[in-house]
Amino acid sequence: MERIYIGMGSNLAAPEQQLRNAIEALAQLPGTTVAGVSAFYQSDSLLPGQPRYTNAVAALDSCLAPLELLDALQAIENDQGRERLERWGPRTLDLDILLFGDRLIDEPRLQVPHYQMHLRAFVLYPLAELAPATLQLPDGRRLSDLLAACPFVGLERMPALSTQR
Ligand code: ROI
Repeated sequence: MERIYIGMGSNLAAPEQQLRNAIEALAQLPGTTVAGVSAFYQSDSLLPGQPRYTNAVAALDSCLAPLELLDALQAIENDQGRERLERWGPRTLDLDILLFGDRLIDEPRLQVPHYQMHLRAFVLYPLAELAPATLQLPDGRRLSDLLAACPFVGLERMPALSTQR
């Protein structure tokens, strides 16, 4: 059993409902429990000309292997109507493995920790709701230091109501 953090994002087709549906689907995965879900946050897209995103982070405890989990996440994305038309394009649902226990994974299909998580306020602030500030990435970087270097700018934390099922 390992603690895994999943970054979730949507900017199409009722983003909050997309995230709620994704949480339900994560809870159905074999050998997996959802240990926590952050508040939902809204922010502008990092790329101009796209709708605003809603993002959140979920903590999982799972016995799945990393590539098994990746397959399962991609199946959930596809079930929720994800169309892969362009890289970085708007999407109904994006599920990223941010951290997987204290593993460093560098495979063609999967790099963990997620290579840009340290730059993204919409990942770090929801993650900080679930993980201790003393959390260390496998390379020794501390969550508290990543937060200190990534200002809470352009993020709008949504009322807790939006996370209720
Ligand atoms: N911008 C925000 N705010 N949230 C995202 O999840 C997100 N995902 C992306 C790009 C297009 C880079 N911008 C984003 O893939």
